[in-house]
Amino acid sequence: MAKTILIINGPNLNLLGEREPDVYGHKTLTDIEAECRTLAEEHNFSLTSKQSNHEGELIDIIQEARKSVSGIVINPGAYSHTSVALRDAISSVDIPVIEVHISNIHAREAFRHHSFISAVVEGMICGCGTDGYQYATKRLISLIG
Ligand code: CA2
Repeated sequence: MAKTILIINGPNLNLLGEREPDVYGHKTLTDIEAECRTLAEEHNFSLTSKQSNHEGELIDIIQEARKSVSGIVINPGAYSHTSVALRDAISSVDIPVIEVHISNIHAREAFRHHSFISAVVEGMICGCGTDGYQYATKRLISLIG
């Protein structure tokens, strides 16, 4: 059976492609998922995608993923800068996790410069626009392929 990669998106990322295209680009989550799925399937992986605006639900998704997926790409959105609970959930899974930020969080407001998540992930990509999701998917394929 094909190994599965899971893409998780946090709060407000359901609005991608609808607002603030200057910061977050023109692609929707559906577009991003389709691009990453094509890449994954070319390497005989399957790919699923989930989005939630709720911290506890994101934690449930991560805990559930432990049993069924081989790697996670996550954009935790603003919870990156606030959530110790999300960090604890990520550090409790023993599959590789790659953090993605569409924008360069270090070139933005000071409160975005620190991510609680970055210290507990395999790698972090930021400031590459929505292409970052494909780079992260590619990295997971190398790590778990
Ligand atoms: O750059 C990123 O990917 C962020 O994770 C996006 C978060 C932000 O809080 C982080 O600091 C950096 C915000 C996501 C909001 O997404 C929107 C998308 C379209 C329109 C409005 C918001």
